[in-house]
Amino acid sequence: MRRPVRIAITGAAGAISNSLLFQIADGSMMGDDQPVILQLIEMPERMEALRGLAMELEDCAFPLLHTITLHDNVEEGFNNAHYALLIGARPRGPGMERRDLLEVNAEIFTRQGKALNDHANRDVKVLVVGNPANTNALIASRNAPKLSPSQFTALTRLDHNRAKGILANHTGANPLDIDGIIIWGNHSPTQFPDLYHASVLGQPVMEQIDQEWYQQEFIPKVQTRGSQIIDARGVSSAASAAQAIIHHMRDWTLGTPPGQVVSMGIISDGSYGIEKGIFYSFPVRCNYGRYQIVKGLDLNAFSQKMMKHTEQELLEEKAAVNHLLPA
Ligand code: NAX
Repeated sequence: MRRPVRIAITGAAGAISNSLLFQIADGSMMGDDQPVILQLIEMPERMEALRGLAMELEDCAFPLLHTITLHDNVEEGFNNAHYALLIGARPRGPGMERRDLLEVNAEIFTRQGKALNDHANRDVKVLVVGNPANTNALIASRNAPKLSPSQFTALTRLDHNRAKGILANHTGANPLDIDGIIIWGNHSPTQFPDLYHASVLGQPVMEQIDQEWYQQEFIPKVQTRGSQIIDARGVSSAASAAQAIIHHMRDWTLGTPPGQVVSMGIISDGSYGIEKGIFYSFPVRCNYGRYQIVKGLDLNAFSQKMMKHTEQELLEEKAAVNHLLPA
C-alpha cells in the first residue's frame, strides 16, 4: 500500500462536502490504491455537525480512509497538506452587493493563502471552489509567495460537465464520446461555453447542431444553470459540484485520458491574449501532475468577443480587491 496523502478541506460540513467526502474516501479522487488522510476544517459553530459527519465516514469502514482530523482553523488544518480543497466561503447575504461579497471573501482567502504558504506541503495542489472562485484563487495565490501560482486552480469543471451533459442530451450522444468542450473565463454567467472545437465520436459538433440553438439556448442555459438549480431545488448544486471536484482533482493528479481536453481556472500566462495574472478558465490537458494549456486553437470573432467579455469581468473583480492584494 502507498503512503497516505493529506487532503485538507474547508467547508467540510457543508452541502458539497457532504457528498464529496464519501467519494474521496472510497478512492474516486486519488485512485483505488491511494490511502487518504482527511483534514476537515469548519467554522467553530459547525464543529459539532462536522463531528457527526466524521462518525458517518468512520461507519463506512472505507479501506482507504487512513485518518480523519477535525479543525476549527486553517493554520492547523492545512498542516503538511498535499491537496487543499477550499470550499467554504461566505455566501451573499440579503442586501449584500457584489463588491461586499468580494471583500468579505478576500479576507477569508487572504488568511487561507497565508496558511497554505506557512503550513502546507511545498508541492500542495489547491482547488478553490468557494465563490467568487476565480478571484478567491487569485487572492489565495498572491498571499502564498513561497508557492507557485500554478499550484492554485479554480473550479470550472462543473460548468464543463454541465455543457457536456446538456449537449449529450440534445444530440443523443454518450458523454464519453464527446470531447473538446471548453469553458473560457469566469465561473459566473459571463463564462463562454465554447463548442467550436467540440466533437462527438470525432465528428465536429458544429455540423450536428443548429447555430441558433447553440447561441440562443445552449450558451445561456449553461451560463445560468447554477441559478436554475437554485430556483428548482431551493438550494445550490451540491452533488454535481462534488462530482466536478473529483473530476478536476483526479485529472490534475493522475492525468487526463489520452487526447481529452478539460477546463480549469488557472493563472493566465497571456495565452489567447488574456491578461496575465488573472485566474481564467482555459482548455488544458494534464500529465505527470501538471496542467498545460491547449494552444493554437482558431478563434472566430464571436468567440473572441465572448472571451473578452468574461475577461473584463475578472479584471473588474481584481480591481475591486486590488487594494487588499500584497504588492
Ligand atoms: P454550504 O453553505 O452548504 O457550506 C459551506 C460551509 O463552509 C459551511 O458549513 C460553512 O460553515 C463553511 N465555511 C464558511 N466559511 C468558512 C471558512 N472560512 N473556513 C472553513 N469553513 C467555512 O455551501 P456549499 O453548497 O457547500 O457551497 C460552498 C461554496 O461553493 C459556495 O461558495 C458556493 O457558492 C460554491 N460553489 C462553487 C461552484 C463552482 O463551480 N466553483 C459550484 C457549486 C457551489 O455553488
